[in-house]
Amino acid sequence: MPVTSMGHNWVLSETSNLQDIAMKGAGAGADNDYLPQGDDRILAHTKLVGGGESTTITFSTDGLQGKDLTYFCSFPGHWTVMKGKFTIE
Ligand SMILES: [Cu+2]
Repeated sequence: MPVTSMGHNWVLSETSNLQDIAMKGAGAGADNDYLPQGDDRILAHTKLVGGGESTTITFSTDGLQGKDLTYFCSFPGHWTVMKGKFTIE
């Protein structure tokens, strides 16, 4: 599906912040990649991509080791199932 009807992104946050970021992100709209702007609880994120598209991300993991981290998609509703535990070893 095109990004305008169903996009996906990859967002990293502490697990305790996931739900609030996702809820605020839904209100931020597609123009903001469904992410609350200027929210420093978002540790890393890609842009939204649609079917057949791809993206990459590079970020520092300094200071993240040992934290309870979850990656998720912030497209509205996806965060409930489209997520996983992120561990730095
Ligand atoms: Cu998604």
